[in-house]
Amino acid sequence: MKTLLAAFLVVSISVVNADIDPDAHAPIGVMGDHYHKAGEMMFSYRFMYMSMQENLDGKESISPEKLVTSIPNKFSSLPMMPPTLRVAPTKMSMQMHMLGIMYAPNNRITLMGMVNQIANRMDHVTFAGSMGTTRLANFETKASGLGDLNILGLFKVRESIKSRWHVTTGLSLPTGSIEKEGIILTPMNKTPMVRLPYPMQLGSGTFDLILGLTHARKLGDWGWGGQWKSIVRLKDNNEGYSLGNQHQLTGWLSYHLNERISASTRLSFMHENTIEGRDASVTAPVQTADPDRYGGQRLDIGFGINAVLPKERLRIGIELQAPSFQNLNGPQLSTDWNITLGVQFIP
Ligand SMILES: [Cu+2]
Repeated sequence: MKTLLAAFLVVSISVVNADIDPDAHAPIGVMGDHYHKAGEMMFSYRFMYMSMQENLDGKESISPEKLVTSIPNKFSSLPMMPPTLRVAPTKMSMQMHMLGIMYAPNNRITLMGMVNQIANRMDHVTFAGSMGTTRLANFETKASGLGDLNILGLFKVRESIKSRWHVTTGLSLPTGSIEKEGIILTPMNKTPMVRLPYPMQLGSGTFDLILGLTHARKLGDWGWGGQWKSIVRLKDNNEGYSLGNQHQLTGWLSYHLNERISASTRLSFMHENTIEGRDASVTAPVQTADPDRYGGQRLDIGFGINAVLPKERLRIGIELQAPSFQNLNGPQLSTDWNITLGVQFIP
């Protein structure tokens, strides 16, 4: 990571051009933060990695042992089901490759399309039998493939030399699978292939409405801005559920280190609702199979660097975020940190 950052700084500092503005874009982790001039097109690639570990119930940490002896199993009334949870997730990672294209047919509207390739991985520990704290073994599940496709319109509301406002509206199309399967380890030491729980799936399965409002300002070497973004699920998916709606509010502050590079800091607040309905194929004595153990609130703090290469054709950004507060509808794995690296290119 350090070498990557150093290499990136060297590349960025070695080119000189006065007529550029690294602050013209928000930190790279913010999507749809800017619009384009009529006829302009932009391609982008982002890589995002998120690490999760440690279960939280509300704001409190909960150990796997406590989790499998104290948290009721939603499916306890079904045959062969234990009264409490018996499998505890211990770690999860999510890796995303995101490809984006932006095109402005005129000065008022910028169209944007974005598609992801996702790879999810979750580690678990299974406890033996229907009670007690004897660890049976660990197991891992994986799911990867195409995520949901986003089609957005960014509408300029107001623009001056120092400030701009735009509204975002669009749809997320259910191109990501919600039927991924994997082999699990049960408390009875069996290894069936089952439908994986909700956080391992690659899409929402629903058409989702995306709404947002973005504002950005400049003053000398400083830039700042904010964005509100909501994702609203329009109805239940084919499996009989819908993921929780998401509402996100973020604000950033950036400072020019030189004419090509700016450093930024960002606060991001996210509220997500629980899952409504449920997938009848997802039943297991694990928290991730329970639609009520989803969502909550999280406040992230981020640090980033944006750099512009000659003629403003190429931009590079990196941003690291970590939560300073989490209150989860738990028990749920908590976010540890995430990183976004991105390249944006205007041909
Ligand atoms: Cu763009």
